Amino acid sequence: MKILLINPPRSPENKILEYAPADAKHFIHKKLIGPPLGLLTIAAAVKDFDVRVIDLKGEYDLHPEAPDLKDQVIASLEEFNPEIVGVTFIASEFYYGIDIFRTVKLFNSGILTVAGGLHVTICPGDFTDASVDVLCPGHSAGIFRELVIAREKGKPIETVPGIVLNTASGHLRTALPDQAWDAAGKNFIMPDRSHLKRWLQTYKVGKDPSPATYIFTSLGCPYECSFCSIWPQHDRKYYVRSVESVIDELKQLQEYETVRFADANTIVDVNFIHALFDRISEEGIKKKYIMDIRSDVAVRHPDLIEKLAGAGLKVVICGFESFREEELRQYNKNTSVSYIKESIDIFHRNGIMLRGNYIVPNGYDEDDFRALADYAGSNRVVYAGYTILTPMPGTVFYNEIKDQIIDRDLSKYNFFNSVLKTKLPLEKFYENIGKLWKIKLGEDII
Ligand code: B12
Repeated sequence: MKILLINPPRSPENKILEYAPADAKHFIHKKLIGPPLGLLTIAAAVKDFDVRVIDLKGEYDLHPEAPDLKDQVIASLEEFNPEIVGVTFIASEFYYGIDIFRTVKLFNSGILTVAGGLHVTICPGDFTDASVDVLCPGHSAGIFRELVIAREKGKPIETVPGIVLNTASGHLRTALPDQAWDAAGKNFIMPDRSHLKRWLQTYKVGKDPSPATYIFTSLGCPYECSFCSIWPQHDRKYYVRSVESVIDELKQLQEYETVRFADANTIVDVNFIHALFDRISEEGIKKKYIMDIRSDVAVRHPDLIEKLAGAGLKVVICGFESFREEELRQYNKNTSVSYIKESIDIFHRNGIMLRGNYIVPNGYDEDDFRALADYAGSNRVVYAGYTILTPMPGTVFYNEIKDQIIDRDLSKYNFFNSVLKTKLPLEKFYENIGKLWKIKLGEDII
């Protein structure tokens, strides 16, 4: 059984970049780089079959002039001749994923097309295009494996628990799986990074010459920020891997000097992180680490930040979100503005390069922009990000505001485009955000 797994290209929609002044464009990240951990996990789950992964983000980074999506997909279909094609979905890459499936079906309607990933999990209703055969919501590595086995044995796919069939008469849910799948615990599957060799040189962070990889220590998030898709994806549940399983994975990452933790927040269970980093130093694992850490957590645990910095923590991404208590409350961020300044001191004191991210709501006028610029200007960080409050489908914020959405083009749902009516004329809104990106320390970009 030949299985082709495709990571779709990234959405090119980026109005902040388009409208930013020339001297700000340099700092606005045009792409995020990293391995598709989800697809690599799926690939590992069926490694005893003939499985291939294509990272089209990496492919277009390597060869920006590469043939368009349709031709790329046809070329791989002709070469590999798969019987199953799987694609991973987030909101902004939805149309690309569907285009891939349409191309697959035109090439050979007998190929089984399988959609998985975050957008499938929280918005299954979007997947009604006739090119989609099966939806695998959730952490579905085990389910996907059952599907492949059923297909190979010629058994009807309706017999596979935990999937959704996209039929002409609507979605058909199969039986519930016997047991819940514990993707961070007993059912953890090590992502198979061997599939990424071709694109390794594209997974680089900043000026670092060696490639970086992602690793997760947890899935889900115990916080419930209204704009975030992670906790709805995991149904409010939070799962942590065992220390030894993370150590085991880190030991296999010889090719990578930089490891970016892909957790929503890496420090949730303080004891876990202490134990993990004790074992990292016992094992003599030397890497540069990048993590997402909340400002309130840093302020409550400065000793832990110091320890992590000593063990290789180089970059921290911190969602400041807002300089106003009222906005933090609206976002259900469960923190206070007062932590921002103190956390910056703690990170800087420990030589950590900080990316502080602010969210800009559509209601901002010139005064609001000035106030944010003043605040960010007196609390500078090495990398600063200013993105747009976006109602990601499936989030609490989406449900609160869905009647006010004026642009439903999913390719714009990547935090760099406004899909709500803005108070300022749209161009002014984007120009103002673009200008903000200059407010940072130094010239580094990430
Ligand atoms: C790693 C990561 C990336 C990587 C890799 C993603 C990729 N596919 O290439 C990179 C760096 C490329 C990336 C980029 C972006 N990302 Co990102 N990313 C993440 C992150 C940190 C972790 C995801 C992860 O690896 N989870 C662990 C794996 C194991 O879980 P999983 O992916 O869900 O996969 C499991 C299941 O979903 C399922 N599954 C997944 N795919 C498939 C496919 C099939 C066929 C099957 C059967 C099953 C299946 O099985 C998997 C194994 O259990 C999340 C935040 C988070 N903490 O979750 C954001 C997140 C997914 N990213 C997000 C966004 C918005 C982006 C960007 C658009 C950001 C931007 N503004 O530029 C960009 C897109 C590209 C770009 N512009 O460059 C959002 C998505 C929101 C949404 N509703 O769409 C998230 C949730 C962050 C957030 N808080 O909002 N990202």
